[in-house]
Order: sequence, then structure tokens, then C-alpha cells
Amino acid sequence: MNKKWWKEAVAYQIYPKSFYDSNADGIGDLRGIIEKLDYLVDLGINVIWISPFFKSPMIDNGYDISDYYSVDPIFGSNADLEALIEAANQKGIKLLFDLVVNHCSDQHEWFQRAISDPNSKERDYFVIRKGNQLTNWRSIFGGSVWTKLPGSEDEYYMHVFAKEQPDLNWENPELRQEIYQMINYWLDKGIGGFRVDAIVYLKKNQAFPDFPSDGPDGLASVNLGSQNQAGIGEFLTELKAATFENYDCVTVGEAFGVPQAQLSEYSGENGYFSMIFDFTYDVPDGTNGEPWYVKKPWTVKDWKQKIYQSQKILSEFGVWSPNHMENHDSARVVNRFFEAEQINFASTTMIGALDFFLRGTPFIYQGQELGMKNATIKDPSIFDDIQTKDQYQVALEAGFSSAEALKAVLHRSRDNARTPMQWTAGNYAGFSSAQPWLPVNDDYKEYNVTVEQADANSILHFYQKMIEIRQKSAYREILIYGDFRPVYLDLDNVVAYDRHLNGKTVRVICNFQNELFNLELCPQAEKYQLILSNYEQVLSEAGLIKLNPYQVILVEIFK
Ligand code: TEU
Ligand code: CA
Repeated sequence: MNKKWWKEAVAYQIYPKSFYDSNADGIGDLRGIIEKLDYLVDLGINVIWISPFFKSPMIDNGYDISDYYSVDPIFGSNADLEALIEAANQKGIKLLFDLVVNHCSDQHEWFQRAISDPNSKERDYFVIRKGNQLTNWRSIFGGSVWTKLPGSEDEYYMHVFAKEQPDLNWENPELRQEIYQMINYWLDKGIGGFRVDAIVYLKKNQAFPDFPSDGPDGLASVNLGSQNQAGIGEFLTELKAATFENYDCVTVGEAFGVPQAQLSEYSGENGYFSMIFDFTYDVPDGTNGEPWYVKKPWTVKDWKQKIYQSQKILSEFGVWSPNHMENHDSARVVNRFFEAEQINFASTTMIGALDFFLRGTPFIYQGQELGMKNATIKDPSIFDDIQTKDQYQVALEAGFSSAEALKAVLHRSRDNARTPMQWTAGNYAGFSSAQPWLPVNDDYKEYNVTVEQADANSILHFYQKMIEIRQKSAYREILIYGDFRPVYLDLDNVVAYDRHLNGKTVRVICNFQNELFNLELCPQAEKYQLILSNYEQVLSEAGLIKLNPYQVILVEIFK
């Protein structure tokens, strides 16, 4: 096992618009991040991934970039960015930018030139086809991937996401050079690397075939013609060689749907990226054929197979994964896994620990360490997220009443993760002194940094303890580099695994149910040492442990 600094890190994702507002305009900003760096140092993390903050019309909240070299004024200035890089480096924190190069904004000068001059070199920076050459591919945010190129007779441009996010034509070598230059420009500024957005879409099937429709709109998922297509490896190999490889940086690919056979190409010892996110172990919803708003029943017994499987496959293929339960595109983890009445300190810390001690680098999403929950938005007109707005319409069209549609959308909305970070029990949760761009959650008086810092038994302190154990305790090596082995396979409502290194074993045991459970921890009367628990007491008699509802324990097992 090759040792790397980024395998030994704990990362934290910041959604800058919602983290901390330093200048009272209701929008989080880069100065706000600088002001809160000490909070993050205290928490114990040492890598920050920041979602995009470059110039953008904010159709997709910054994932539509109109200038890769300038900070958007709502987030501050380039000087603020340089100050942030310096402040973070001084505190030993590596900054990862979000690299969005599958597409840019329709306001980017490249696209503007492509529109205004059919003979410009930028015309070929985009995927443009004639009206009779279009495909029936459906964009991720709904509707066709093709939109008429403004001012043209009969030409259309392709967009995997919104129409304001035209895809870049990676087939064009000049465009690729422009992108590499930009990446190196930022790496030269001393950043730690990138989270690489939607990277599996770079290559389009050059035959541009139609596919059998898979929905009532007569269209077929764009994934068929644009996700992980043959030939993408050439782009990714060149990208790495021209940029990342020449720096001691980390790259984290957002790589949906990479086939097993290609995992090691994507992220083995010599992969395109240092790590790639694995999205296979979320609880199920209606994304496979069924409408997205259908909440599917699931059992712990079935679900845990997915996480065991994921860990097994990733190690087999030598892939290092950024373990995460939340990001800016997902509902809050506690709401995905538990019903409202089951959400409490125990269940929140249990699901957190289950993920945190897996093999890989833990990624914590802002507010997860406080136990932040889904948005408490009561009026659909408040939603900001482009995808949520589309889904709300889809639900209405499917015959839902507005109340039902709101409920369905709230279950999955990306805005769930984007409500302001809860800092204090004061006005606007201490996020800003002005009204925030998205409302603060109802529970901010109870769940916030100030209150939780003062309470030794808070979720925040539990996260801090987990991080300390992984980073600083005698268990550091084993928790970072140890193998993963599932245990107690026959216990349906227990999720448990060993981390194993040099003859030492640390076991994570989660009582994944709202009931007591008597566990025979050590049938052969092996001895054990408790390292961490989310209950004050662990009762035990001769290897028998009474696990409380949603209890998680971390123990060293001595043979
Ligand atoms: O997401 C890519 C992606 O596939 C998501 O659209 C995902 O399927 C969806 O959000 C799940 O609800 C990335 C970014 O993470 C996302 O925020 C951007 O909107 C998207 O790329 C376009 O840049
Ligand atoms: Ca601000």
C-alpha cells in the first residue's frame, strides 16, 4: 500500500454561498471562509473542497462558469482568493477547487464568440450539430440536450445539463490546451488539487446515435451517449499528463457509473485521478425507471451488502475512495436514512461513524458535523435549485397537488444541503446579519456551532473525537491503511466491519435499529478495548454487549 498525504487526510466540503457571509449581503463568501478557518482547524480537518466561486450567472449556482480566472463578485475578489489560499496553507489546510470543464456558461466569452462569429475558432469549442443530425438524448435537468444556437440558421449546441451550460468539445485540441493552461495557472498558485465535476461526460459517442426512449417524453438518458464513452481515457490521460501529474496534488473525480472493468484506469495507482467518488451505496429511491419522487422501501440487511460490496471492489481494484454520505447535491444523510422520529443523537452519530471509519478518505459536508437536517422550506417558490424547480413541475404534471409536490420535492431536493450553515442561536443562525438567500432551518437554535461547542455530548464533539482518533491516536495507521472485512454477516440489523493491519484489529459495530440488541462480541472470550461509543456506557459481561438503539462502538479486539 502506497502511502500518500491525501489518504491520511480528512476533508470538508464547503458550499461557499451557504457557509458564512462576511459582508452582510445574505450570501456566503470567500472572506467568510477565511474567518471560519479556525473552526475547521479545531474540528481537525486538513483538506477543504470548495464548490465553485468563479464568475457565473449562477443558473446552476456556480457550476456554470463564465470566467475561469476571476472570482465572482458575490463571493469577493481574486485578492480574497489569494488571501484564502495563503491563510489555508499557513494553517496546514489544502484547498481543492471544483474543476468544471465538461461545460461552461453560455455567458463565457468562448460561447459568445462562437455565437457571434461562425468562423471563429471558438465555434468548434462546443458540440454543435445541424437540425437533421440531432439525437433524442435527455439532459440531466430534463428536456433535450440540444438547444438552437442563437443567431444560427439551423445549428444546435449540446448540453448534458442546463441549456445555459453548453458542453465543451473535448475533441478540439486547442480547447484542451486552454483548459490545461487554466488548471496549471491555479496549481501554480499553491492549491492542493481539484474535485473534478461531471468528468465522465467529456467524450460523446461520435456516431451520435438515437436510443430507445426510456420515458414519457420520448427521450433517452444522455448517459447512453455521453457517459464513460469509449475513448474518454485518451482525454483523461492527456489531461493528467499536462497538469496534475506535474504537481503534488490530489484529484477527486465525480465519476458516476464507471464500469468495474475500468475502475483501476480511473483511479488505481496510475489512474486518471487520485480518488473517485463511489455513489453506489445510497439508500434507494425511484431513480431506476420509476419517478424520482418515489421513496422505495429498503432494509439494513440489503443495504449493507452495497457498502460491503463497494469496499471490497474498491480495494480489489486498488481504488482509494473519498467516503461521503452528503454533498451539495444530496438530501441530508439523517433524512435519507431515518424517519423524523428516529433522528436523534445516536442515529446521527451512528450513520456518521459507519461511513467515517471505512477504508478511504472521509469527506464531511458542511453542517453534517452538527447534525443538520433537510430544509424546512414551506413555499415552493423559495426553491433556488434549477433541478428542484424542474422536479416540482414534473411532480405537478404527474398529477400531484401542490402540497404533495412540495413534500415529494423536499425529500430529495438539492436545496436540502444548501441552507445556511448554523453558527449560533442568534438571528439567521449567525450566518449573516442580513436575510440569507435561502432560509435558515427551523432547528437552528438547538443545532448550531456555538451550542454544540459548549455541550460535551454534542454531535459536533462526536465528529471531533472521530477525527482525533483517526488522525492522532494510536489507531491512526490501522484506521487509515487497514484492510476492510465485514463481520457478523448473519445479523440483519447490525452493520459491522474490522479494520485490520499487522495483526491488529479494530472493529466498528453499528446497531442499526431503534431497539436494544444483545451482541456476543467475543464468542471465544477474546478481550477488547473500547475506543469510542455514542452512549456513555457500554454494558458488558464476558464478551456479551448490550447495544442501545442506534449505538455505534469502536473497539480494539485482542486475540
Ligand atoms: O453533478 C453531476 C451530476 O450528475 C448531478 O447532476 C447529479 O446527478 C444530481 O445532482 C443528483 O441530484 C455535478 C455537480 O455536483 C452539480 O452540482 C452540478 O449541477 C452538475 O455537475 C453540473 O455541473
Ligand atoms: Ca457576502
